Amino acid sequence: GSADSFGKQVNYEIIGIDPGAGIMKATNKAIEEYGLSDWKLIEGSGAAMTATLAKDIKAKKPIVITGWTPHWMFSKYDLKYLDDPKKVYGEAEEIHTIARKGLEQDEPTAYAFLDRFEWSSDEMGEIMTAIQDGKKPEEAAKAWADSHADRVNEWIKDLKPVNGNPLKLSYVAWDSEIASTNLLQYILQEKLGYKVTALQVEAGPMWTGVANGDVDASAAAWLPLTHADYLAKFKDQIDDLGANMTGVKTGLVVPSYVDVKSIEDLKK
Ligand code: PBE
Repeated sequence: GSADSFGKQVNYEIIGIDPGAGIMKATNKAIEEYGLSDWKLIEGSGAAMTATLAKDIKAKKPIVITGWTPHWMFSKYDLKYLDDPKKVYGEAEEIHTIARKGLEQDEPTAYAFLDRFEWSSDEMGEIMTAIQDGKKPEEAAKAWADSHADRVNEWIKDLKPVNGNPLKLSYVAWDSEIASTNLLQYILQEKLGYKVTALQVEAGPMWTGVANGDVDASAAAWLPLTHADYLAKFKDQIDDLGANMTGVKTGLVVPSYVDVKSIEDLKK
């Protein structure tokens, strides 16, 4: 009943995503640092997490998930981050583009474009929302590029298109990265002449692929905190092209109707 603690109401479960995601590592650390020994982090996927969120919100049930911004769920539902006074989820997080060593020499056009590519969370949100509303990711990316020709032209200005050179991108099926990777694929293919393969993999293989040169680039590296372990392992084997987006965030997220404010409150 409603007299039960929040933890009891949600069965002491935090609804997580794929085990390779940095947010899962951060959440295990939060469980430790905030002394939440009763709590379990449930593994799944981004899609399973949003499906559970949708179901529980419809039923007005309490729920706590691993969440991040940019994400369409914040425009679709009334949600809030739990305060994180210990800063387990970091502070000024960014999304970086990483490339394999040698891409700059081998494919200067793709490299220059990837190096310039930087956009805002609102811009990414437009593609994410279109996909969430039922558009195919590649169609949503095309529609965005076509209606933001000024932005696309800044990124590709004076670059010399190639003639069907193959290019491989890697990404994880997180909604934010589905949006960015489809946009990169569209521009590299339709504006710069590449034949692009976008490999959907787990976070570990996403980094490993770029580090061992099987993959040319990824626009899905969340730093400095979320993928810190991957960066520490591979930093000498990759080329970090810097942020493609700043001001991103991860944390524990609940519906606004839930009467919990801070991760510390989960202990009660
Ligand atoms: N995320 C979305 C990823 C990065 C992008 C926050 C779920 C993670 O590794 O946690």
